[in-house]
Amino acid sequence: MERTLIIIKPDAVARDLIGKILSRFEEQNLRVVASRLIQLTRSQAEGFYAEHSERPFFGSLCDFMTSGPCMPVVLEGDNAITRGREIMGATDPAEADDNTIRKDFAESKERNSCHGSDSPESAAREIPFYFQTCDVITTSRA
Ligand code: IDP
Ligand code: MG
Repeated sequence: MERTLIIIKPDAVARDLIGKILSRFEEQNLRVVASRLIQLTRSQAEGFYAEHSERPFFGSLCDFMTSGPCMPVVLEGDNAITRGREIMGATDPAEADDNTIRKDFAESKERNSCHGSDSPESAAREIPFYFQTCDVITTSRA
């Protein structure tokens, strides 16, 4: 079992796509073990995306990520990080495979509906960015 941090981004929350996006993961046996709906502050967005602080799109990305509520979610399942990225598709929806979240829902390369951890190291940093240990379900579902 592995855990990954997903964020349903503000463009998708604004279009009421939370259920449709979570279904894509649930259908592939990635289960929700934590979630919350929050509107990021500027400093939270800048901290979360700090690795991109020198990129030309950083300011615009932080504007977008603070523009409305988003939904961080912890998903659990076999190979959750890699499989989560596959279900999301490529960063740019124009390059994403058919039947991926970004192909089907993203508005642009920036407003691309979903974030997903890209490595075990990223997941280990990103999950506690949004969730305390006690917020994440550890009991198995019947
Ligand atoms: P990822 O989300 O697929 O891992 P990253 O390269 O980590 O992609 O970029 C983080 C986020 O920054 C992307 O999901 C997207 O919202 C935004 N982004 C990345 N590259 C560009 C770009 O070239 N133009 C505008 N926004 C971008
Ligand atoms: Mg990334």
